[in-house]
Amino acid sequence: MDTLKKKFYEKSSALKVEIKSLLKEHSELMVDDVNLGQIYGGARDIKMMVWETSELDAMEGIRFRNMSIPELKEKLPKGKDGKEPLPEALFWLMLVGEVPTKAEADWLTEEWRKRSTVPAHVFSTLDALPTNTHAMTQFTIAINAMQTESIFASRYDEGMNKDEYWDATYEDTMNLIAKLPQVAAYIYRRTYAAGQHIAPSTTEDWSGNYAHMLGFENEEFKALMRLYLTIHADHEGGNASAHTTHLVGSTLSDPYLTFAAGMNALAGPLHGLANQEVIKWIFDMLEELGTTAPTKEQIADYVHATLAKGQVVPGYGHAVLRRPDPRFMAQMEFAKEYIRHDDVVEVVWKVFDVVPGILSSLGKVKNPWPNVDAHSGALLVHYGLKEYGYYTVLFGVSRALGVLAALCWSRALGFPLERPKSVTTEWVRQFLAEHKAKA
Ligand code: CMX
Repeated sequence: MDTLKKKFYEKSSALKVEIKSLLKEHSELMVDDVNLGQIYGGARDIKMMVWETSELDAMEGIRFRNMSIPELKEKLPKGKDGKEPLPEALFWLMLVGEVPTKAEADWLTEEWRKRSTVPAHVFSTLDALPTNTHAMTQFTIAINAMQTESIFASRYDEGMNKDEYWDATYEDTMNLIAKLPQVAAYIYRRTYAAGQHIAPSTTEDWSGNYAHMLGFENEEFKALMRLYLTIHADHEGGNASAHTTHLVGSTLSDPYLTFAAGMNALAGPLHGLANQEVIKWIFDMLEELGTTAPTKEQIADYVHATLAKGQVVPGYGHAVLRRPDPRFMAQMEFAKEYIRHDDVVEVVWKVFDVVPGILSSLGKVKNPWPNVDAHSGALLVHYGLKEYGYYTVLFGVSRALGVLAALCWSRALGFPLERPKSVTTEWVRQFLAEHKAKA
């Protein structure tokens, strides 16, 4: 058994015992009351699942195993740029709650390289699709096509003991994450580079190799990829891609089918697809205004026009956050450090100056601040990755790290099938009538 797997087994076995005894004594303890607004309003704030890998604070933003993004940047082993953390190291941290040494992170790079071969039928499945198929559709189809490799599915079929679910899930997780960059790069090259594919590198780390296969050799872009694939990895369990992964995973659907389901959720414009919508919105605005350097007044007018059409301003707002997203700020810092001047980046910053005031003035938007998606496109455009229809795939490759690490935990702790209760509006009417009668 490899060191990471052994550590994970020891930690998850110990936590399983602790949770069992904790529930034996306290399972009736009330944590929260749920109100009607939450029942109709997308279950906001209801505590209803356990997610070990990260936690989101409305004011401070995401903490991975209690580490903020600046702390990750300081403490995780870095890639060859010497500044940005290795996503491999973040995966290790999320899986076992310990910062890995550089040697451990490098071991993971090599381990994923060894597991990275993608079966030929996945490429032929993709090749059967029209090249104008949305990149996220291609991505989820490719992940489903890879399901033929699922160790969990084949061991379950042979009658696997439930105490071994974690083991098969770990193996699928490692294999799936290892293969994702090549699958994702294949989608990019077939869609936007006339199908001229690039063989994997044998020396790059996970992010560097992904950049290489996309066709980008610029070292700054590889550094950006390390940051990008780190900060998008996890956002606690309630967001739509994580929660979908958790829900589908709870049926013991194997990790491939489970992750593909999560990616279908990420493909929604209120969630991960917002990263393409932001840059599309900016490009449309620049075209309509006929300038690459709009004034703040022009941007404000365009924002008002967007709202007047009954549309959201993409990249702004959040279901949990109530401050500028630290993932937005980390990308802004990257831009300040690496990019001297860029028109689109400048527009993103001007939008940041203008939009919060306008959204606040509507009186209904709970969080007028930018989220992660408001900045990412401008950085990608700067380095030449301009095809915004692809952006959510990058988000998805990163999100695999968090949701699959969390799936390992769900299987190791033996979490049951998720099955919350729904009610009808008739039930609500009745409930209100009884409530009034009692008052
Ligand atoms: N532009 C315009 N209106 C917005 C808005 C925005 N950016 N954000 C929220 N609102 C509106 C809502 O549409 C809602 O309006 P109605 O009452 O008319 O339906 C009202 O403000 C209240 O919404 P909220 O409670 O503040 O926000 P929610 O928790 O319901 O939704 C989110 C959160 C992210 C879906 C929403 O802010 C939004 O649509 N933002 C734009 C899309 C986006 O950037 N999504 C990416 C989120 C991050 C990610 O998952 O990747």
